[in-house]
Amino acid sequence: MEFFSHPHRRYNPFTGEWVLVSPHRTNRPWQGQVETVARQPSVPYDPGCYLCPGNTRAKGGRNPRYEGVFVFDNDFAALNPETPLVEFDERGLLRASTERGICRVMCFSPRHDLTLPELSVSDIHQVVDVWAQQTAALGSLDFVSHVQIFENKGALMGASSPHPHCQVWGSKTVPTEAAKELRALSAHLEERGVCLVCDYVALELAASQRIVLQNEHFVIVVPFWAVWPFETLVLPRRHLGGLPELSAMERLALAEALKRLIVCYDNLFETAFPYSMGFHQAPTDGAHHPEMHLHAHYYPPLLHSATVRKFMVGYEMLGNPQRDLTPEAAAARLRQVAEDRA
Ligand code: H2U
Repeated sequence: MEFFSHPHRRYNPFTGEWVLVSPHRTNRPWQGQVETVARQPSVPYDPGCYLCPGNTRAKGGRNPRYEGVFVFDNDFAALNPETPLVEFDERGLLRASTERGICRVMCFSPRHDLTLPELSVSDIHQVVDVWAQQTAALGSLDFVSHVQIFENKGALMGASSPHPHCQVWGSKTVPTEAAKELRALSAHLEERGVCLVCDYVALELAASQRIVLQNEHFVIVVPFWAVWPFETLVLPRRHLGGLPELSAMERLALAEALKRLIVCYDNLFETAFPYSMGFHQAPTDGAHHPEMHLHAHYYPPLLHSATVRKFMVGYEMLGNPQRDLTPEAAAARLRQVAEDRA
C-alpha cells in the first residue's frame, strides 16, 4: 500500500496550514475556462510602454535612458511614508490602523521584449545585487520593518506590463504571510534549537525526490506541501536572513539557479510561464532574527498546459487547498524538462 497514492493531507510547517492531495484525480476531464496565451512583445523598445527607457510614465515622470536595472518610486504607491499614525477599534471587532511604507518598481532590463530567463546570468546577477541594495536601503528607513520583493509575471498573474519588472514594498508592519512564517520558524528554533529551513533543506537533500535543481549554494524544490501545481521553493544552503547577507559567489549562484528554474518553467508548457514570486527575509525592525532563513517562493498557476490554470476556489476557499498532481510528480516533470535541455 503506497501511502502517497491515497488521498492524504500534508502539513506546511512554514505556515501551520494543510493541503489535501488527491493523486487519483490527475486525469479528470477539463471543460472549464481556457486561457489565451499572451503574446510576448517582439520589439526591444515600445514607445507606449511606461517602463521603457526615455519614456514618460502615467503621472508625467520621465524614465532616464537607463542601461541596466532601473528603480523608481511607484507612481501609484499602495503605501506612503507620511501617512499619519492613527488607530481605530470598536469593541475589538472593528479594528484598523494606518500603515506607513514605501513602494518601488524595479525594471530588470531596458529591453522591453526580454523576460528574466532571457537575460544573461551576469545581467540577472545585477538584478540580485539591486534586490539586495533595495532591501538594505528600504530596510534602513525608520518606518520600514519589512521589505517585500515580488514579481507578478504574465497577464494571467495581473502583471500590468510585459516589460520585465518587479516591485519592492517596504512596510511598517510585517505582512500576514511573512508574519505567519516568522512565528513558525521562531517556534521551531525555540523548541528544537535549530533553524526549520536548515532542517528542511537537509531532509530534501536526503530524500532527493522533490529536488528540481541545485548548485553549490542553492537548492530548489517543489515543497512537500506545495499548493500550486508547479510551486517551488528556492533555498540557500547557508543559514542567512536576507538578500544583503549573500556573498558575491552566492549572488551569482542565485542568478544561475533562477535562470535555470525559469527556463524549466518556460519549457514545461512551451510558453512564457506566468507566476508570482517573492522573497521572504528577516524583518528590518532592528531586532535580531536568527529564526529567519532567506528563501523565495514561486507560485505559478498553470496546471497541465499553457492554457489551463488551477483555480483556488470552492474547497480551497472554504476548506483548505487541494491538489491532484503530487509534488513528487511535479518535481519529476520539471527535472525531466531540465535534463532534456541539458
Ligand atoms: P505590476 O505589473 O506588478 O502591477 O507592477 C507595475 C507597477 O508599476 C504598478 O504597481 C506601477 C504600477 O503602479 N506604475 C508606475 O508606477 N508608473 C507608471 O507609469 C505605470 C505603472
